Amino acid sequence: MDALTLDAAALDERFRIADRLHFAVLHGGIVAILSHDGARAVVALQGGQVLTYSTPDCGEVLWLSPQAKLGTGKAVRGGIPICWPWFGPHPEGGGRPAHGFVRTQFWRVVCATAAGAATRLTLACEEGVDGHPHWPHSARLHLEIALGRTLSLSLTTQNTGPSAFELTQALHSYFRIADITSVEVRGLETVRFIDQLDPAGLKSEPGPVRISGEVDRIYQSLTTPVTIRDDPARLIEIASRGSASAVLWNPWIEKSARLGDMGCDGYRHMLCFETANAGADAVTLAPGESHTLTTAISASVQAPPG
Ligand code: TA6
Repeated sequence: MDALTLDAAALDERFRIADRLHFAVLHGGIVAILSHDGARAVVALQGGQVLTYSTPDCGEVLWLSPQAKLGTGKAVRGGIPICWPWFGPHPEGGGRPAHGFVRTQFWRVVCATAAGAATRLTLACEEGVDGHPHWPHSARLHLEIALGRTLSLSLTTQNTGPSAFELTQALHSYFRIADITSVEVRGLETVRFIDQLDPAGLKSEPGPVRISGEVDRIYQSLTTPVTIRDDPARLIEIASRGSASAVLWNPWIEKSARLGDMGCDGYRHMLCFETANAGADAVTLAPGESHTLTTAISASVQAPPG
């Protein structure tokens, strides 16, 4: 057996929960597979990244690149990448990777439970967080993933160093949709946003958001749930805690082609809505302080009218 298979078997030996949690090798890396009442989530230990999440009613809820491959040193596009300890390009540049550096780090399994209404897996990113060349601070970074009637992710940062630091971050969820031109996003009406494509001051829209081109927005002062309404009658609701900002992104045609890992027409079948601490919603942690960013995703099928 190769090393990956042996490592997955050792994790299975230690943390497996019959019918609820097991470990395997998938996409060239070790993954945890969580199950609960017909729902299923696959989590890569690389990056602590949820790759897929499916439910019996709605099928696959998340979009994943057809070229998804772990262990290449590059972040996998799709699922729910973790952007930490900065969101977007680093303000000082200097060759620092966009969206921080934990997406390609190995996350350790801390514990797993399957009591009551959810299967829970806690991971810790300890490889190279303290004193990282691009980040002169110390922190403990834990992710709890809970699969029940919803899928929730809670990312907790504790400042374990002697000085305060500012944190921007995102749970960068890629949602699978039937067709981008028939999607409607509700809950963002009149919420002000930074338009990354035209960052001249804050903008807002009065009605539901529909997508007809590249969109890249950081919504500010958002503290209520948002619903993605997809055809036919598929609803994805995203609620957050520890966050007052969110990102809406679709690369559309040209950027999708430039990215190179969106597959053919991938932009048509995905929409990112990211629970974040971004823009003016940055978090400052004093020594010893902690902050938790939570996103809770629920997918349902709307009953036909009448
Ligand atoms: O969240 C939106 C965004 O910042 C876009 O500007 C685009 O860069 C996207 O993230 C994907 O970033 P990535 O580094 O995963 O290619």
